[in-house]
Formats: sequence, structure tokens, C-alpha cells
Amino acid sequence: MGPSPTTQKERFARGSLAGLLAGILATLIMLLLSLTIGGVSLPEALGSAIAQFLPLPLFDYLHQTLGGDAKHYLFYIILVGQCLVFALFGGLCNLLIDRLKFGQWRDEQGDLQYSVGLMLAFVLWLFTGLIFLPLTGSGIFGAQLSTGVMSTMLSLAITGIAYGLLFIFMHNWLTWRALKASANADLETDATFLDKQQQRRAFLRNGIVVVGLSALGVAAWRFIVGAASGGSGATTRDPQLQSSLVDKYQAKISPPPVPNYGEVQSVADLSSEITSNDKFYGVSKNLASDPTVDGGSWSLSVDGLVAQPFSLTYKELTALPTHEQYETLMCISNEVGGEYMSNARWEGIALKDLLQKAGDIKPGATKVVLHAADNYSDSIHLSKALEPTTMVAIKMNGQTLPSAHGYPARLLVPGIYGMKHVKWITHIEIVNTDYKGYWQQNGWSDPAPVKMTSRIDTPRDGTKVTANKPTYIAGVAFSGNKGISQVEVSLDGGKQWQKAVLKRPLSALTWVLWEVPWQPQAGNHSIIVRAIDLQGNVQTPQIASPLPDGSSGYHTVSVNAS
Ligand SMILES: Nc1nc2c(c(=O)[nH]1)N[C@H]1C(S)=C(S)[C@@H](COP(=O)(O)O)O[C@H]1N2
Ligand SMILES: [Mo]
Repeated sequence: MGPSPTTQKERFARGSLAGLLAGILATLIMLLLSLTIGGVSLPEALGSAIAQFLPLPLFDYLHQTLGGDAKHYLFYIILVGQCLVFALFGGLCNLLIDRLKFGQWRDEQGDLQYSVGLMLAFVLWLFTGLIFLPLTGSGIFGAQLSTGVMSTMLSLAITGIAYGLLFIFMHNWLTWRALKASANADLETDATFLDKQQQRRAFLRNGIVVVGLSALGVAAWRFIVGAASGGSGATTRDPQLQSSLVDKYQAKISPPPVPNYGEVQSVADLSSEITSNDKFYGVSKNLASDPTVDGGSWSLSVDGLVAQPFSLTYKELTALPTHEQYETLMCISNEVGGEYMSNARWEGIALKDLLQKAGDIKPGATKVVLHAADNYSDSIHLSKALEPTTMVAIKMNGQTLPSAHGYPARLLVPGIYGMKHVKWITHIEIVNTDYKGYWQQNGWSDPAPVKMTSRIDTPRDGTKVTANKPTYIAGVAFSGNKGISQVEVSLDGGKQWQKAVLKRPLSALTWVLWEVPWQPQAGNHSIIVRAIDLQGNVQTPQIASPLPDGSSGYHTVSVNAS
């Protein structure tokens, strides 16, 4: 046995370990570049492709078990996968490099030349740009991404070169360590030398096992923690109760109930009527990082089937007349009783005013498409676009629209799920086709009207309350742009319903806070809530999961009073 790795296995193992270490560092560099100068993020590109092509039932299952965190797990798994691919590249490189006859790649000690690293970088660069990215639907060198071809090429080159050079460094360092170890071993007996060899191999194997297991462990831990905290979104769990609710269901009450407006006591855990910007729920398709748009160079173009296409700078947009409105947003993937619902005071320009600036709309136009800086898009019907409450918002609760919520501008389209409230808008296009947006290509509803929902904020599910002490059952109810006329609570499995007091809502487009005083007797209690809109439509007890057009069913919490 010589000092440098001689067997194929040893070469592959050393190359893989060097590749893994270099790959972890290169991956960090890639993420850093993507966060700072807007370089390409390969895990992001692959993750989007996977999310797009995942069969719907599997997507729905993952969404239900993992909730909104699903995309983060996907991202972590892909990150680990990327590091393993880097390891594989390193192993193969170390195995195959000596077969290239047109050069001297190694010195007598077994060290690799740095030119090998640059070659490796070039091969990886071509592979990702010409094969990997096109396969994920991102185009040659990310031509389809908002990142742009130039930054993609550049950031891939930096990442690749960093990987290549680090790989050589790690490889040679591992060789040097092995040399040192075998030099020591030469002084000892053959038996101990063999031991050392075995130890080294065991060390390699253990290293890989440890990395793999810790990744799995982190994923499992997050899974458990996520599942435990996601327990608020529960409908009735008792099938008998559920079928009796469905049997007794009366879809419409006419005339509609007169709202019982009054004073709602502030109790712990009841949502505040206006959600502060930092507490407002956030959802986006982007796995790792949302776009940060520079307002100075940003512009918004309005074109398509209009007489006079135009575009506006941020300054020009914000100089237009604005109006204010309160509106609650809810994500279409919100479970019954879920947290993806918030309320804010928005300020912006009516979309119809912007469209008017573009002159006559050409005959045949049917839809308005909103394109965004993160390659997201969605469409609304022209009639919806012309409603006075459909706006391009630039402020949220009196502040400039925060980056996470769509700076410089986002769409608000009341009555429709959050999905169509396109953030980071760059381009508004009037079309005569039945355009399908990002989520519609995944099977989610296109009209996507908000389904009426009500949520018990307090008491929380599975908690203990004090028996015989006066308290409140309270929460929120929301029905898009249809308003709420009544909220009812049942403590006896839906036989009797008690009317809640409603806080007069801030607008016709927001949720309503509701409350029922309660003095629980000792024992277990199951609390069910339902709402009725201003037209007399009663919330449906039929249980539906979010895919494809929003969840339904009655939110139910169980508590023990003692
Ligand atoms: N550009 C862009 N806009 C987007 C999304 C996105 O991924 N990209 N996600 C949509 C979804 S699914 C929802 S629920 C809302 C959430 O808005 P918020 O994060 O301000 O609450 O934004 C919508 N607008
Ligand atoms: Mo959403």
C-alpha cells in the first residue's frame, strides 16, 4: 500500500468527502449571492419545478400534513440533495480524472492540480446552465427567471469556481492527512497500519452517516413541532355529529338576520381587529427568498388590448389619487380555524383608474393579468378589475407597503382569496384569453371566491378552563365581500345555537369580531361555531380540504373545565 489512495474505492471516498465539504461551502456561497446580489438559487429553481409537477393528491396530502411549512421542508431536503450531488461530482472526478490522457493532473503524492478544479467548475457551469436549469423549466442559463441570464451566469460561475478550488484544497488536505497518518503507521507494526486504514475508512463512513442522520433528524423534529402547533385548524372530529350537522343544514335564511352589533370585550387570544404589519400572515411561492424590489428603478407597465399602453415609475404611481379601504385577506390554503387570515387598512390607486389611463379597451378583452417580479402571475376578470374596490395598493396600515407584502405595489381584489392579491407587480396586461396563473396551473380554483368561515380564537383547543367562572368564547368570522350578519355558537352538538355579539366591522370587506359570554360547568365541552352572511347564506358544515377551492366545515374546539 502506497501513501496516496490507490484503490478505486479509496479515490472515490476521498473525492466524495472533499466534494461534500466543498459543496456545503459552495451552497452557502450560492445562497448568499442569491440573497445579496440576486444570483440564481438552484434549490429554488428545482423546488418550484417539483411543486409545479407534483401530482395534486400528493400535493394536497403534503399540504395537509405539513401546512404552509411544506415548502421549507422541500427546500431543506433539496439543499441536502445539492450537497450530496456535489459529493458525487467530487467522487467521480477523483475517480476519472487520471483517465484524461492530455495532461498531468496529479503529482507523485497524489495531490490534484488546481486546474482540475477550474475544469470541474466549467463542466458544472455548462451542466447547470444548459441541462439542469432548462429541465426545471427555468430556461437556458435561467432565461425564464427574473434573476436574468447575466446574473445567473455570473453567480453560477462564482459558485462553481468556489466549489472547484475548495474541492482541490480539501482533497489535497485529506491526502496530506492520510500521508501523515501512514508515515506514522510505517513506524508501527503492519497490524496497526491496517487498523489505521480501517479507522480512516470508518471515519469517512461515519462522517457521511452523521451528516445524513442530522439532516433527517432536523427534518423530523421540525415535522413534529410543526404538526403539534398546527393543531388549531380542526373541524368536527365526530362522524355522527358531523352527519347530524349536515342533515340539519339549512343553506339560506330569509329574510337575513339583523346583525347584533354591540360591545365586544377584549379577551386574551382574541385577534386584534387590525393586524399589525409584522403579525400579518405571509405566503408566497418562493422557497428561500422573496424578491426585494428597488423602488427607484422599478416601473409598472400597463398594456395588452388597450389603445394607449403606458408605464409609470414609482414616483409617478404614488402621485396618483389614492383611496383607503379596510380589507381582510385569507389564503386559499387556510384550513378551517387556521391562521392564514389577517386584516389591514390599505391605501392605493383604483385599478379602474389605471386602466382608464390606457384609453379604450379593445373589443374581445376578457381578463386582466398581473405579472410579478418573482415570475408569479395571476389573472382576474375584466369586470372584477373595474370594480371600485379592486386596487393597486402602495400602503399598508399607514406605512409604505412592506417588502414581504409586495413593495412597491400589490393587487387587492376583495371577495377573492389571497392568491389573486398579486404582490411585487411589474406588469398589468389586458388579454382576450382564459389566462391561468401560477396556482391555477397546479389545479387551484381560478374564480376562487372566498368561502364563508368562522374561527374560535378563545378558548384554545385542548386547553383547560376554570369551571363556574364567567369567561368568553370569541373569535372572527369572514365572508370575503359579502359581510356577516350573524355568528352562532353551539355547546350541545348543534341542537341549539346561541347568537354572538358582533363588533361593527371596519368595512364591508373585512372580518367581524364576535363574542359569547360563557360560564362553563365542570367537565368536557365541545364548542362549534358557524356564521351567516348579509344575504342570509349559512356557512356550510360540509368538510372540504383547501384544494382546489378553499376549506370548509365548522371550526370546533374541545376544552375541559375543572
Ligand atoms: N408575486 C406574488 N404574489 C403573491 C404570491 C406569490 O407567491 N408571489 N402569493 C399569493 C398568495 S398564495 C397569498 S395568500 C397572498 C399572501 O399575501 P401576504 O403575504 O401579504 O399575506 O399573496 C399572493 N400574492
Ligand atoms: Mo395563498
